[in-house]
Amino acid sequence: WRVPEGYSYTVYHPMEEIYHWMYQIKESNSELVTQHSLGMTYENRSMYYLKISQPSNKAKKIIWMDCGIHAREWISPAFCQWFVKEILQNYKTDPKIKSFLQNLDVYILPVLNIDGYIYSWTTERLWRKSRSAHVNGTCFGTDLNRNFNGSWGSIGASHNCSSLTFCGTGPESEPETKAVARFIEERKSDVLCFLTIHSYGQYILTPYGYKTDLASNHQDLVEAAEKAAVALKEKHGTNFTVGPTSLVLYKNSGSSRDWAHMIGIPFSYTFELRDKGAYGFILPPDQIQPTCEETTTAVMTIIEYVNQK
Ligand code: ING
Ligand code: ZN
Repeated sequence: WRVPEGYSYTVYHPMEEIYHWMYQIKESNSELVTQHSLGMTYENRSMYYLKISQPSNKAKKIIWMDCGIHAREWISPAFCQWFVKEILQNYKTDPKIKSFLQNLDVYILPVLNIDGYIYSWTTERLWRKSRSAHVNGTCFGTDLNRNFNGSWGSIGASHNCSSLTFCGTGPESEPETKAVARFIEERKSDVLCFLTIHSYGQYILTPYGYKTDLASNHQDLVEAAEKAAVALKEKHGTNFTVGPTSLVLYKNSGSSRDWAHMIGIPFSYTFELRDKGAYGFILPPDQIQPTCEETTTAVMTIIEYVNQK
């Protein structure tokens, strides 16, 4: 394996560097990694994802992971990059990674909300939403995690475009949402696990957010997440809370996690990484490494669980 010379995984990177990182990762690991575009953002940028796949003639299931759906949650894209690095670094020697790559392909979208991420670097550090213009250009941005077609616009979302949780003008009104939804829908019978990475709060959240009813496979969902939380804590002692969003936090609609489960993807989770509010979205760079280490352990635990199911 080779990673881009001198690329640091313990600092936050602006979007151009992440684009460059993706290019270099796939160039130097072509036996395992390919890069593809999912579509274009509102401001016309390519939404690239990496496919990690070991050549084989066996039909494989899919693990999906997106980061950076919310612009200001910088630890999330940092984690997606770390996770790719970990797989590339270890897949030849780590028997667990070796074995799941025989059954599973891993698709990673390091930054879903690219326009928003760039805006959080250039203009407003705490920007959350996308950058689409509304009401004659008087207000900007849709909360992409309220824009999916799962009980869209019903609860815990706003129809006012100046709100932080503006759900858009309709389900999948935003190109970023539509790109992810089309991609997953086309492959939905093969997608075993849908992971979407946020910060902050230290939670592993299961469906549903829009209602308090339990998911049909609630027990399995929670069992996998509890195992992940135990493994996570063993790393640096960090406590994570597990459970349905609507019960452990509050209700919200139009999230990608609910939508994914509603279209039939059995294992669907939202991760809320460190911390619990001391630094919040502005997590200091010296916490990137421990946060990514513990989250890698948690995600690997979930992947192993779903692989054995
Ligand atoms: N949290 C997610 C959000 O979209 C969530 C997930 C939903 C948490 C509802 C709690 C309740 O709001 C963040 N941090 O973005
Ligand atoms: Zn978020």
